[in-house]
Amino acid sequence: MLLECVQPHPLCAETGAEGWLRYAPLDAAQAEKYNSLPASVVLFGNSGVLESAQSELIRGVRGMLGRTLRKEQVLPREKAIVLGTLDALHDAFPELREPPALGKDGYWLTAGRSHGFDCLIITAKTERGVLYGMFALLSKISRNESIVALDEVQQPSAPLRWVDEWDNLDGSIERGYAGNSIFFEKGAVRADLTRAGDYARLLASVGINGCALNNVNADPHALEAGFLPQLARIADVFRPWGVQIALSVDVSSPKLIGGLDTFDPLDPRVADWWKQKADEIYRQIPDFGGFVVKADSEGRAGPSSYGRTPAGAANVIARALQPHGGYLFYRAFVYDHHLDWTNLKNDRARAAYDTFHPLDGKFDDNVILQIKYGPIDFQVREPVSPLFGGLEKTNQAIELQITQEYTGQQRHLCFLIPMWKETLDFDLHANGNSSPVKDLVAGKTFHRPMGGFVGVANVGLDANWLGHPLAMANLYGFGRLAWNPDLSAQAIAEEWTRLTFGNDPQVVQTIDAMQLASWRIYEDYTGPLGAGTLTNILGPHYGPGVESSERNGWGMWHRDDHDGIGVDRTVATGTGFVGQYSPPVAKLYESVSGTPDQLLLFFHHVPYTHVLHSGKTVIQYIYDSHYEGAEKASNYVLQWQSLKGRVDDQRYADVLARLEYQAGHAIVWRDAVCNWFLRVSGIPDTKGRVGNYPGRVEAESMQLQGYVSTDVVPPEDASGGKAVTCPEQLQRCEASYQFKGAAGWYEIDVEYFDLSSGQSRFRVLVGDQEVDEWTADAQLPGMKLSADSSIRRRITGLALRPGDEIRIEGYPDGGERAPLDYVELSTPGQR
Ligand code: GCV
Repeated sequence: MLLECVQPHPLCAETGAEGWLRYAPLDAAQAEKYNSLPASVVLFGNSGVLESAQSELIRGVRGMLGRTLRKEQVLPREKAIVLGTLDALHDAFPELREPPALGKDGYWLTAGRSHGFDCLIITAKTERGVLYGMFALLSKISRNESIVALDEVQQPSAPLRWVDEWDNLDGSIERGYAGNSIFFEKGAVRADLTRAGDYARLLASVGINGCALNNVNADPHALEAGFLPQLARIADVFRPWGVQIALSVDVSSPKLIGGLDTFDPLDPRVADWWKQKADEIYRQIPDFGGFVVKADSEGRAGPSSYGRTPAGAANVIARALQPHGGYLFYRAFVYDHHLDWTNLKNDRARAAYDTFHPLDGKFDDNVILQIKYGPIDFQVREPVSPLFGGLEKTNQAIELQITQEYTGQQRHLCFLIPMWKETLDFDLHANGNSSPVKDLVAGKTFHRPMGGFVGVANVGLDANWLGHPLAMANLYGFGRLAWNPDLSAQAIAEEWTRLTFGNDPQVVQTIDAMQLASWRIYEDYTGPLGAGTLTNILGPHYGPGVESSERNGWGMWHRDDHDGIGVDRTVATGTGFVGQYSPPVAKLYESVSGTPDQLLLFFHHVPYTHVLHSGKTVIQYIYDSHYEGAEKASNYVLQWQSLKGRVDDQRYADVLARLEYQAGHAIVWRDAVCNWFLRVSGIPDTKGRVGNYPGRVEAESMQLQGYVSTDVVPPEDASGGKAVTCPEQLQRCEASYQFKGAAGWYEIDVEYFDLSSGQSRFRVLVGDQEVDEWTADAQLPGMKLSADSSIRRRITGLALRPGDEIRIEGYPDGGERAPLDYVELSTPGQR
């Protein structure tokens, strides 16, 4: 039974809507630490941001400690918590001296005395800093840290810490996996912006200070006069949390909606149009953050139409924003998606550096080049983009992807912080010295006035924001890294788990261990050794699709053939991409021996028999990593089950269902990739696993009534390359076979396809006894039989005897013809 509770508690159902701001009651022993917390709070100032700080503090303390802080207008004759900027506190606490390390947006938690009483002071140079300091204090209490004798100054690493949302005005979200937009529906801003306000609160709690609301594939209508008052409503709910809103814009807007016959950035009428538009926006949203631009990329219009450079396009818009203090984020994700794949010198990875490095110094000071972390596109493993090191006189920001487009779409667990840490810590030696990416993007290396972090978040209306309850760690971690990239992945995981699930050591250790291992595990059963993407890039970017990234213009190649795999990007014999790095880094990647195994296939084309640093051949590594990764993914289920009763039932069940699905889908990945490379290379797995599946019975080899054998394209997306489907005219089909093994207890996995075009029903019978039945109603991408839609049902605890008939009945629905792939039998504990 789920308890209905007013506040979070281990036994209460939780939706995840509170994210990491649950303020769950501490148990008596934990709460004791805060017995001496003052009973009053005094706010110096009265802005929306400061009022948020005060009310949030009261809310948090009430939730965690069960006490309601008294709001006082003036300093009381007792201990108090004091909130205010340094300027505002000056008269009451003249002894407070601004700490040298404190800058804009930073905060200071310290102690002071008033009327002879101790005060806990939360102060900053800015009101936003006070808000951040208040969240930091609540976080400490929530994680049960001591707050005695606090004297702590925290300063964010970079001034710009933004999220981008790829929300469309119709309410859909490009690469969003958790429901529709919290901002838009049916071409307008939603009437109810409660979730938008809640989101701004979550963002503020980790120091995020800007949010671009709409898809970078921008709909120009967002700029129309009638739309701006609607956007102003979103700004109104964001403002109390110190988060500026921004918009993605199409550079051809002057022509599309502005009535001009051109969008040439050098045409004075175009410059004037942008100026008028910016002025109009700022009249309604005075704290508007600025624009994001995607141009000359993936079919978007751009300055190349007029022979102009990205600098020309960026500056004309930036100049319109400049008088108002706005920023123009120009995305460096500019490439040709019609590359000639037969030309081995062509290389999409080169595009960003080739385009933008020559323009270094040509961008205005309020332009920020927004650069994806790797040179391709958010893959599970890429080297760091060399462009970070190629800009000395241009502001830059790193773009990270919180929404897991290529990393499991929030159906798979994949904690991305360890990957981002590797990127941020990577030393590009850009200045001939040490220049880690985190310093370059913060503007520290080349003393740039601006810079920072952008995370593509794509939260949706699902109660828990990102779909998978454990995926919120990526949003949290993004904010924490943008604030302090020196934090370790372990520290971030631990913070998030404590805030999200409480301080039970077993819960913390288990979830942290799962999170911290998850990126490598995902990489292992999907695309190891930097082999570009093996994901279905011509479909939903989800399941395996090895062929989809070859022989087309998208340029996400891995160049596998009978003899070898990998893209030669060396200067000596390849595409020359390696030459975009500074000499010490280029030297490393230019040689096979200097390149780390994890990136080998990104930089080099090698035979399958090439021996890695690890001592394995490439082909055997591909096989082994897929088997090991899939096995580790299935272990998540056991790890999570050890927490039953220690986390609330609702989130427990939600996570368990996703992990069970992931365990099955990891096998789909394993088999598809391993069989592909077995076929292409002709080299068998030394351990004999690939292509041999004891206990597996293909549906097409069963006795079929009604069902017909159907080819699956590409063949590696189904076991044996085939499935069975129930033809249009039938309402019921059957597949059966006789069990021939030894009598005993068994588990059966039924692998089937769940398409979005219907909800088939399945029944499984042993003899005449039904042992399971279900409806195929999972929300999976894909309209056709493919690895994207492949899913399994596990039936446990079956007593089977030789000669038993195992029968699966399929009842199709709509376009989904009850498709079946195989069944696989195993004894408990065998897998
Ligand atoms: C918004 C990838 C995604 C696109 C996305 C693009 C981008 O190609 O698949 O959906 O477009 O990146 O970052 O602009």
